[in-house]
Amino acid sequence: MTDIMKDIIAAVIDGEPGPVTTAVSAALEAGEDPESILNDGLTAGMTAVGEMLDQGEIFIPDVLWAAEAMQEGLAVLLPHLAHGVSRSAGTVVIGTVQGDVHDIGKNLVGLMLSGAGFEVRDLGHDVAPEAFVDSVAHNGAGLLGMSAMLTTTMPAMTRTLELLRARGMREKVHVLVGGAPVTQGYADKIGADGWAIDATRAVVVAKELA
Ligand code: B12
Repeated sequence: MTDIMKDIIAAVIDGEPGPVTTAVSAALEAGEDPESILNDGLTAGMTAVGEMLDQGEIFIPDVLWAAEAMQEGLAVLLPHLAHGVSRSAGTVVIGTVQGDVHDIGKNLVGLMLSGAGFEVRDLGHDVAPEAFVDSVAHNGAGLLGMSAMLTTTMPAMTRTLELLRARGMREKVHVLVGGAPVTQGYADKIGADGWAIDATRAVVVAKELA
């Protein structure tokens, strides 16, 4: 790993927005690949933060600072990830499921989809099944993306799929699911159309489904 990626990781862990944006800018200037800055820098930093939380080395407020710092870095990176794309891939409704406030990964997926030309309607976090389904109907969305980061909130995906069926809308929209505890096996089990492990692959799967 290059020193520049180490700087980004360290800055995310420190949770100060300034150093993260400086480190991301420096990486771009040094010609690092934007996707590598995302995966090997910013996301790796957030993964390290998660591990430190697990070990009891840091606490929830530290995680929130790190999350904010990461989002600042993302803002600098986004124009480079989204470069030169035409906007015609269709409409996606995206959100984090009911009872779940984790939105960093979901935001990343939304940003990447937007960069890939999708019209993204981001409903935020703690989104009730009714709100997902209403938004799909209202926007005529061809794709619904749901994120869950807690094992306890994953069943909200099933409830949303059931509501789509109950309203006769299941055949009209492709459903893409993701989030750290969500697997391809789980996606298959609940009858989703697609799953992706990260934001880069979410774009690939979304394009296949669109
Ligand atoms: C940041 C964080 C928080 C922040 C969230 C801030 C925010 N604005 O999001 C705060 C501090 C608020 C928080 C709170 C809690 N958290 Co928390 N949190 C994390 C942490 C450290 C990082 C998550 C993250 O942002 N990762 C970085 C992003 C980029 O990765 P990602 O989210 O996985 O997203 C990628 C993929 O999953 C995928 N993806 C994500 N969504 C989607 C959607 C689609 C459609 C697709 C295709 C792909 C996709 O692409 C993304 C980008 O590459 C994780 C630990 C970890 N290592 O995951 C714990 C973690 C998720 N939290 C956990 C817990 C337990 C909690 C709390 C219950 C703690 C508590 N006791 O209060 C609360 C829950 C509150 C609630 N009701 O939701 C547990 C969950 C355990 C479990 N399996 O159920 C974890 C795993 C920590 C742990 N090891 O215990 N948390």
